[in-house]
Amino acid sequence: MSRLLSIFVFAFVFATPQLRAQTLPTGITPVPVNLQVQPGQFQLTRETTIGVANQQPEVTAIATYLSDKLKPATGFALKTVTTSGAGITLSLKAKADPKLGKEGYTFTASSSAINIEANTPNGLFYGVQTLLQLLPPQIENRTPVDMSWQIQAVTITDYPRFAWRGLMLDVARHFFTKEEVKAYIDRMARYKFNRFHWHLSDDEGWRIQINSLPQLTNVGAWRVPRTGLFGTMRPPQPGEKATYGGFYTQDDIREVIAYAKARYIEILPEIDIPGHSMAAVASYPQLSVTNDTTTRVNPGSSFATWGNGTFTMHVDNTLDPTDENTYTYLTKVFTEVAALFPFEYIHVGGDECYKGYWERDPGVQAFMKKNKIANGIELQAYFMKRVAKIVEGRKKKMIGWDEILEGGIAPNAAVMAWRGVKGGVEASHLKHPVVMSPAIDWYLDMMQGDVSTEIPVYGTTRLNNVYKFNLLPQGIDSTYVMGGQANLWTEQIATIAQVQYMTYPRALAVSETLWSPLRNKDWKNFVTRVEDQFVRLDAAGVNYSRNVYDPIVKITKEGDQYAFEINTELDDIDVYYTVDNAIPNPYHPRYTSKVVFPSDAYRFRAVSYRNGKQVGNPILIRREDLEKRAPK
Ligand code: TNX
Repeated sequence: MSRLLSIFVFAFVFATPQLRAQTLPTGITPVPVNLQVQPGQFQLTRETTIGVANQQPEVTAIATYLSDKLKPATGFALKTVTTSGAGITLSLKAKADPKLGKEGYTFTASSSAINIEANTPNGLFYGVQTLLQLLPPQIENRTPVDMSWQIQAVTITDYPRFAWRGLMLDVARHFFTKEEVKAYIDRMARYKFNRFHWHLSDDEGWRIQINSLPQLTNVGAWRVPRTGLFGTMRPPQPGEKATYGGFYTQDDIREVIAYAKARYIEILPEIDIPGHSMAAVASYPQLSVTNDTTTRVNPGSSFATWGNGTFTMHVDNTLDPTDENTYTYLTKVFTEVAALFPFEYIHVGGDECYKGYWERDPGVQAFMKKNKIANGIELQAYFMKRVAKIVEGRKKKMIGWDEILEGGIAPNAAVMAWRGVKGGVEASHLKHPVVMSPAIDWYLDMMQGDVSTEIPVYGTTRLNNVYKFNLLPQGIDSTYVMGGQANLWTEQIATIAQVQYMTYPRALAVSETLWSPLRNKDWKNFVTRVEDQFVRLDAAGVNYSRNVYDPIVKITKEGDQYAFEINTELDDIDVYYTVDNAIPNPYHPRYTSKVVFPSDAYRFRAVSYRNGKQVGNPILIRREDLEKRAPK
């Protein structure tokens, strides 16, 4: 694809005397199935009209959406017309084109007109996103820019590879307002995502109003305020007020759903049970086997000891699976959730449920004996199957994290694979629908660069790792893979600025993997388009990470001597370094091969340059970091 594209660009540039045309963008992200550059440009003016050939309300709404998106930067208030001969025409195909499916579109721009056609409004909406990306990056400006608005003549045929293209946002560990969530969803639409997974409950907060259970938000939505490193902060002090948090009223939720719907994004709500339920237990202590009335919503203090893939909880954050009152409670919750959210799936969590409190409780032991349940894993499977009945009784399908496979999965449940891809492979063979979202490859809470530049967490997933991830590993039955999503957990993320930083540019790699045909994927070409998106994100006022430019430092140790090996994600980067405490720049050594750290050296520093300009983040490694970072 990229080679084809460059041939066309090449042919075009030499066929026209107009230099300006060379600078018009044609790099769409995610990269379309087929894009051909044609001679000529379309000129957008204040007189351009948007024609809706079919007068369906959805199509008219998309025309209005487009006009609204064009207005801030151009200052134009483009009119929607129903007559033929408009500048930009949106039309549903009279006869469905099977190749385009439910979400594809065709797009043609010539010097006189732009035509977007699709089988469905969804397809037209994606054609409109393509149109926005074909305009110069200044189109993302929030105030008028005085310039000429041209679009390169092109013909595009485009449709997605996967039906499920999602991002997950955890609003439980930190709370993000309804307006922030809407802005996040709006940006997702730019990159043709169609699923927003809303993680609404966890140990650190309960975020959705449930009318029949007011304590969930009176108590569960609030915790004591803390700023610091999650997992290390002071627990609630006696008498301390829980002032940090918030929740969405049911009206807020309906508003966000409608907003997402207008962007062709379905919202998957998650209520995480039976573990991860400390906020619910703080609200209603009788939900747990321990009935511990001192349980508080966790503010980021330590509550577990993590071992080799296992963990021990010091606080009981699980629901009692043996108590009928638990199921009465869950019926209330899921009845209201199902009534609010139109999407066919409800996510019920199921992950990281500590079984120690269950296993030590005599009542639970008696229940297990009576029901021939051998262990905690089987007890959770019993619980999840009962939850499936509640969810299905509300005419919804259940989806859960891959732990729901353990001890036997509920008959119709879908699986979200997160502990690598193996849960996805297994579920596909059991003929259960799968969404891929493996932690190591796709988690957006992972660091994007060197630990010295990032909020420290347990792993690193750079842009190229995200881009490389193969959604269909060997041995999977791909007919059951609905698609994938990247999850942003927010233990360490307190602000929407940092949410944006962790999401972009990695979400672009996710979107391209989910939308574009494999044969069109090309890392180098992708990076040029990421850089185009950086300009757009700047104009839009969206924060993003520049870690893709950074030196990748590997520490080695031979005998007592430490050394540094440096790589980069991009080819055209020069790395300058120092071992003498100076700030590195092109007056200092340029990295060419392994650097030995002199035995008295205090600090190693490295920084990237491209075309003589500093790019990315400076890396700093102190002597005291070495032992921790060198391979053992
Ligand atoms: C595991 S992924 C979790 C989350 C954490 C995340 C941090 C999953 C189903 N559970 O509760 O936030 O790791 O990366």
